[in-house]
Amino acid sequence: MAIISRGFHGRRPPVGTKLPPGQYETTGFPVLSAGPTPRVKRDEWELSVRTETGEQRTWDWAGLTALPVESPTVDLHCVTKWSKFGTEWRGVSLDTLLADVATAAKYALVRSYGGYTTNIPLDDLVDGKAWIAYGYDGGDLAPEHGGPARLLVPHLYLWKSAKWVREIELRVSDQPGFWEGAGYHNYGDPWREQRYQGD
Ligand SMILES: Nc1nc2c(c(=O)[nH]1)N[C@H]1C(S)=C(S)[C@@H](COP(=O)(O)O)O[C@H]1N2
Ligand SMILES: [Mo]
Repeated sequence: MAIISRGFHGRRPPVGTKLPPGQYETTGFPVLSAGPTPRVKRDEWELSVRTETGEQRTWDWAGLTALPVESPTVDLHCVTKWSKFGTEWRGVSLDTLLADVATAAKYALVRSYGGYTTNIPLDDLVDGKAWIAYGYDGGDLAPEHGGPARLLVPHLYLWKSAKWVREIELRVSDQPGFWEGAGYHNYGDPWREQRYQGD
C-alpha cells in the first residue's frame, strides 16, 4: 500500500478543523481599529436600519436591550491571521431587528460611529448568522472591542463585524466599505481564504 501523506496541501482544510486555511489560534483578544476608539455613551447611542425606500427604524439603548437576547458562542477569524475559538457574546439577532422591516434590498452597508464602513450581502446577516452584540465574556462589551454595541458576523473575516455600529443601510446595489475599497475581498469568507481582491 502506498504511503499516504496527510499533510495540508490543498485549500480545503481537513474535516473537523476549526482553523481556516492560513490562520493560527490565539487565546488573547487583539484589538484592531483603524482609528481612535469613539466614546459613545449609552444614553446617546442609537442604531438605525434604513431601507432602499428611505424608511428608517431606530433603536436607542433601552429599545435595543428590551429585545430578546441571544448568547452565541462563536469562533472569530481576523484577516491578519489570528483566530480565536469559543468566544461568548450577548446580543440581539439581526433576524429580530429586521423582522418588521420591509425590503427588497440584497446588500447592506454598515456604518459605525467614527466613520468606519463595511458591506455585507443581506443574506449573510439573516437566518441566525449575525447579531448586534453588546455583551462579551459575561460582561459589557469593552469600548475598544466595539462597545456599546458592535455587529458580529462570525462566518466572515472579522473586519465585517463593525465595531461601534450606528447604521445598517439596506441597498439594492452593493457599495464597498472601508477595507473592501482598499483592496480587501468584497465578501471575505475565511474558509475560502478570501483575504484580498482576486482571492
Ligand atoms: N468601527 C470599526 N469596526 C471595526 C474595525 C475598525 O477599525 N473600526 N476593525 C475591524 C477589524 S479589521 C477587525 S479584525 C475587528 C477587530 O475587532 P476587535 O478589535 O474586537 O478584535 O474589528 C473590525 N471592526
Ligand atoms: Mo482585521
